[in-house]
Amino acid sequence: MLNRKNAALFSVLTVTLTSEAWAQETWDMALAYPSSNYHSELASDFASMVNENQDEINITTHPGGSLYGGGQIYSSTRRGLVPLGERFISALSNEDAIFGIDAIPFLATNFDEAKALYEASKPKMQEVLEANNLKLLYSVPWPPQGLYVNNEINSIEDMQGVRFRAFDPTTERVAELMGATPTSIEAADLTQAFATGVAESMFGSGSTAYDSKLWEHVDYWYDIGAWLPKNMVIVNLDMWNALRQDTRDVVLATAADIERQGWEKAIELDGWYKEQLADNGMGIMDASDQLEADFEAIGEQMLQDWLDRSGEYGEEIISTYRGES
Ligand code: PCA
Repeated sequence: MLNRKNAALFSVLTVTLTSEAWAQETWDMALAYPSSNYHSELASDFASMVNENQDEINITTHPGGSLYGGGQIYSSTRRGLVPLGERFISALSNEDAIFGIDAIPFLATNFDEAKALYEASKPKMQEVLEANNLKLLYSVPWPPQGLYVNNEINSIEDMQGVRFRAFDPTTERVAELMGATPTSIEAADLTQAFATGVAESMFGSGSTAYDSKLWEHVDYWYDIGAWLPKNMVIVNLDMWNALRQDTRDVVLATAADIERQGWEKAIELDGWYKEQLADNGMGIMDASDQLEADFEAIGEQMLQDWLDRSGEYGEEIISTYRGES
């Protein structure tokens, strides 16, 4: 039986539990890249800032594919198995053509162009995400993509039969067009793939190569600035809609702040990554005229493929991007 003193204590405990443990919901955030990568660091800053400024949710980040691997993050967030996730956008281009826009070779080759392409494509991307029960919170680019290879190359003919790590349908297609043999491998499995010879070449920025010490397996990086793909942070829309308005305001303001910081960070790190690759013995190479021309031809073909697939909205986005509308 509860006497009066115990009853009072019991109610104090209940109130404490209600306000601290029950009211605040833990929100997991699934990340595919290592905790030391700037994308994961930004996500961790995002979580801390959101946690500090409201009391409805408490975000916990799970980097390196520790909660869901890169390949599961989009569907898990869509289904509400996890409220928040970060996914490499162009890996989703088989879901919808819009997700392939920032991985068309040579369409946007520097940060300013990548930003303009992002702005031009964002409304359609938001629309497609909402139709999939998701909301876009922020998106941050990878530095420009180059080609990692073990031998010097003069034209794409030198890529014939090379075992090639693909990370999205675009890199798979480029590999096919080069005559290389693509294998789909997430960043978390990269070191293993190169160590065992499953892969011997890939596209990528200096970032992922730095994270996985690629210089231990690959000798050259052709700095061709082919495209700047992005990650996006998404939230399950039902869970988002169930939040209080003041909480949503905090999350949106934080997301905008992190997105701005993320673009600055990627720009700042671009040169730094290249230095790290060079300091660790990787040859940073310029493409020959032939190689450049070969890639431009691949880029044109892939833009045409994308326009055929996306139809009218694709034409509109490209002309907005090019400042023609
Ligand atoms: N790194 C990511 C995608 C683009 C990049 O530079 C990766 O290798 O998975």
